[in-house]
Amino acid sequence: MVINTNDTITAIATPNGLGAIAIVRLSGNLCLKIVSILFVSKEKKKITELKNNTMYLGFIKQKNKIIDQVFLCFFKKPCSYTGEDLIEIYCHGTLYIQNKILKLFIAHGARLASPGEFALRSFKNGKIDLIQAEALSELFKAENEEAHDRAIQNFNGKFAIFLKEIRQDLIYLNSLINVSLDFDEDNISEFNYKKFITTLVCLIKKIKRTMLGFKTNNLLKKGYSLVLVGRPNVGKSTLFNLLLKKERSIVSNISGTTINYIEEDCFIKGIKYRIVDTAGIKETNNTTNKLELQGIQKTYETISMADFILVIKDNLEQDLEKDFKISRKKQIIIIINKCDLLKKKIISNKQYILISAKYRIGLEIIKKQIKKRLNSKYHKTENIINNMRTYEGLKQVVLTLMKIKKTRKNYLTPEICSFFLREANSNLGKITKIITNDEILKQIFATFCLGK
Ligand SMILES: Nc1nc2c(ncn2[C@@H]2O[C@H](COP(=O)(O)OP(=O)(O)O)[C@@H](O)[C@H]2O)c(=O)[nH]1
Ligand SMILES: [Mg+2]
Repeated sequence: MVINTNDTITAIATPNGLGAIAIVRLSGNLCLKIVSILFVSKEKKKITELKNNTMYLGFIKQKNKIIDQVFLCFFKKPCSYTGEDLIEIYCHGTLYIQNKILKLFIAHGARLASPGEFALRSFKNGKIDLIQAEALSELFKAENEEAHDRAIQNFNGKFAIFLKEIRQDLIYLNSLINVSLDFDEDNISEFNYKKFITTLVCLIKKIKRTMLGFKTNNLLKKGYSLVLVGRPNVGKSTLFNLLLKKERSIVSNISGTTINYIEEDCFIKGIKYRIVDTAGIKETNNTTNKLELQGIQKTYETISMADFILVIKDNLEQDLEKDFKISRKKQIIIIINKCDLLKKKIISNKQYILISAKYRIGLEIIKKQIKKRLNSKYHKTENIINNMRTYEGLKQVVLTLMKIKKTRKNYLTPEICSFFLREANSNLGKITKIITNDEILKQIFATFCLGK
């Protein structure tokens, strides 16, 4: 499928619905011709007199009938978002007016744009690179501050700076072997193998560190799983509701009330979690109730998938971690609930947090502890890879560099190094621009909104 970028496209750039103002966009060669028929400026300016980056008050007219009083903004090519002549009409935001203007543009030769087609033209005309395009797509999806910050950083070129550094490192590696290429064969030992390999290993580590950030990014988007486990009646559902700030799970003193697990998204200190309330696991698993058994099986499954586990007890004695077969590698926070019933006075310490879910005591300590564990478990830096395509691109670079690293010293000639360094450089290039396959491009830009 070929992407046509020669015609003139139009779309409503503001959300579908009634608003104070709506924006209708028009981009391509026919822009000026179309508005010369439909727009009359208040100052009776000719369309050929329109200046770049300037707004004009006027009317959209169909023959002599006024459709709306609007502002027209003209962005002359190549100084526009799409790199083509681009016109934005700021009209009154009724559905009738927005659609009428759109229909008039189409009737006079424009085509309705597909989602992301303006951004696609921007990319094709070299106004933004693919990383920026993808960052834009992430920006639209960003639901919280973390996701927003990463997307905006990439749109403003943070990842581009990283790629530039990698390219410079490759050039430096190349310079190390080029010294030896200048020598004749007898002097091949001049190739400083040790320095070359040390630099190469550093570079591989640097890229891998950044790739690790991709996994963190994915978790941040979808939410870390935080599972509440414990014996029946210890107050799991009460704490679950408290964390969610709503009565989502049934609280009761009847053992076995929560049969299946319940999960909900929630933000704790700005980070997204998927909190799971599970069926309590009894001391002796002698229940024959099929539903209860299934519920307990599901609890074990959620434990194995969890990023964080809150083990809830209502006394100090129970040793549940072993009982519930929780791997030591998991992030476990032990909580002693119902502190309001305790006769002896004890306080929270490194081993456990004392709370009363019913009386809302100790919730802030739990939240702080979760945040602390999160920071220690998942490093927060280098979270600049937003998508699988970039991740795979960097993986190819690493795989190519690994080919050099794995080649035995005796066989590693400067020519071989040079060959693989060129390959790595080409892998790197593919990440930012050299994508010729229209299908891939369409996939990337199709995630955008209409009018973007
Ligand atoms: N005194 C006291 N009772 C609590 C506390 N938290 C929960 N409960 C009670 O313990 C019972 C079981 O609570 P629930 O949340 O359903 O426990 P789950 O089976 O672990 O989900 C209910 O009657 C709750 O009101 C608490 O902090 N103090
Ligand atoms: Mg429950």
